[in-house]
Amino acid sequence: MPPFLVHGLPLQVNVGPTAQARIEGVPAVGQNSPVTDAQHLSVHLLSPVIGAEIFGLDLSVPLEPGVVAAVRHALNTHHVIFFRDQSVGADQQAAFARQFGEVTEAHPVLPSIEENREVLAIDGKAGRANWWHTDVTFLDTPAMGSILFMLEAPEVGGDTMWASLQDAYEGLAPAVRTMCDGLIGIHHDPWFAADVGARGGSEWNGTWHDKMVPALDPVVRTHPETGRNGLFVNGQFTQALLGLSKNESNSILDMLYRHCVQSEFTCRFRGRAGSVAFWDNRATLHYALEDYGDAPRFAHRVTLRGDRPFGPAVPARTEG
Ligand SMILES: O=C(O)CCC(=O)C(=O)O
Repeated sequence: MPPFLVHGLPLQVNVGPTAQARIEGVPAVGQNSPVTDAQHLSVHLLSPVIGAEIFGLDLSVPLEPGVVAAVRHALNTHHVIFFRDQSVGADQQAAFARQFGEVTEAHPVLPSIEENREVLAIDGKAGRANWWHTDVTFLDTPAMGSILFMLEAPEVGGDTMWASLQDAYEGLAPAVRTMCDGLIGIHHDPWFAADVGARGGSEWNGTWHDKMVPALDPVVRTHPETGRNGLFVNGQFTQALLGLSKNESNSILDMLYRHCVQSEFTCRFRGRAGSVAFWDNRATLHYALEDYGDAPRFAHRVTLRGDRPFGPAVPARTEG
């Protein structure tokens, strides 16, 4: 297979001597080894189940279709992927995202940055997301993916963690998995809903919504690209389980939340200025650590439009 070309030039592999040696055939230890998805595209795993760093790409310029396919494959396999030493303006970040799908408004409720209505500022001075969540699950069509470009990061602290909801699902006892297969979650954010109500509505996916109503999603979501099942609940937005008593609902959700964030299902990334994290909201939770005091931490986030979640309890819906 010929090497991938970016603007007609062979893709450069930018890996350290250790990783390079492994790529050239030195046996890897366990599963935590770099794999080469495609010639000259180096993918280095952060943990056996979730997270991989990709070396050798410049995200400020369009990628060859084969490279886009390889990056998408890495995302579907590792659930969150990372790039370092990037330099992308707001428009370039949105253009990078557009290669993987439709880019949404910055957020259904929060304002975008001034220069680009598709970009959300993530500013440690304004708020900190130190809770496990999946983006925008309070809407019928939650974001498929999010892309965070770090502009300023603390010297130490301010890492982000992700958890694999597919591995969490597979780690449940078969009887519990079967129970979850039949459950439906109610996702809602009462604060965002109140905000939208007070403003008389909000636009998302190009459609005006007068008010924000709870979204009903299967507790087990089938990934539309890989067919792999995963849990789809998060402590931030999943309020209850449909048709269950409060006691039943709270007990099951608490058990699932604890289960999902076991260390073995997680990875942790130390973002630096120039780092990009690209995560699959259909298969992950994430948590931004609140351990950096007054140090500045600032990033731009772009999100990709998602489809309506489906799974064993909710068949795929044909739109229209
Ligand atoms: O700041 C981060 O690392 C993640 C922010 C976050 O939780 C989000 O964008 O949903």
